[in-house]
Amino acid sequence: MEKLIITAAICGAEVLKEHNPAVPYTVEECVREAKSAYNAGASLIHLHVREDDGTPTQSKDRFKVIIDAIRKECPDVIIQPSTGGAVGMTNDERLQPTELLPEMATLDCGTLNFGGDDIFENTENTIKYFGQRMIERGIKPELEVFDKSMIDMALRLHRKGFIQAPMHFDFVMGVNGGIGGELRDFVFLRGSIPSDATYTVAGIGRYEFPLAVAAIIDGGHVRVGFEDNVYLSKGVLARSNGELVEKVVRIAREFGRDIATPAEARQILSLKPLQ
Ligand code: KMH
Ligand code: ZN
Repeated sequence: MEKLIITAAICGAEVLKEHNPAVPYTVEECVREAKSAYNAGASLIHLHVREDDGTPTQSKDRFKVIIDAIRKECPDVIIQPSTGGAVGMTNDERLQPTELLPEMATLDCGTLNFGGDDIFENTENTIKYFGQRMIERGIKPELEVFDKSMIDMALRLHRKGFIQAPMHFDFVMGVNGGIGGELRDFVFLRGSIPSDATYTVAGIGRYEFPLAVAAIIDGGHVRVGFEDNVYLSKGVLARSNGELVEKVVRIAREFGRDIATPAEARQILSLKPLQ
């Protein structure tokens, strides 16, 4: 079986220090959290950035400062900026970090309810626009799918030339408004992607570790981190993103699944080797 790529979604745009005091906002806090995840075995950092007060931003300058600072401590890690940003941001605002030409970035494949009155909007034209930009800039998209219909959308836009193969999906499961996080939901998504595609599972809240187990057994990849879940186990807050990654590493070892280094993750994801 392929080695396991562990992604750490260290920060997100919605989770706050009120949920877990270790949620990073400042440059130093982002570096601390990325380093803890990298040292524990994460080969990929999914990155949102905040102002020092916690306000989400897609500022290219803020991304650059934080990416450069993470790079110093985690020289070979894959850094994948979010183009989802936070609910309500404009498309061009969201696309700013792609100007830094990262190896990867997220590409959200549909619109969904995002709690209360919030709608995370990704129209078909938005997805085409983001897909086209990423092709032009040589960025591999991680296709964020919150429901089965979003896989269908990604496959259709692939046929129309807006997304290139081999595709890499992230099944984000258990968001209120998206698909649930039960095993039957996972089996449905997993069976709906092409055979040459790779996938990661990001289970939200209590779904994080059960779905990690499913992906580990199935040969898929795993995302954990404060963006998705702040608990190490029921009622116990994780002290760092690294603790969440360590738990995945322990589970993977129990099932005989080796952990991918960043170089191995690049190979699995068909990214260029680091120069
Ligand atoms: N913060 C959500 C609205 C992504 O990173 O591409 C969008 C999100 C997805 O987190
Ligand atoms: Zn995200």
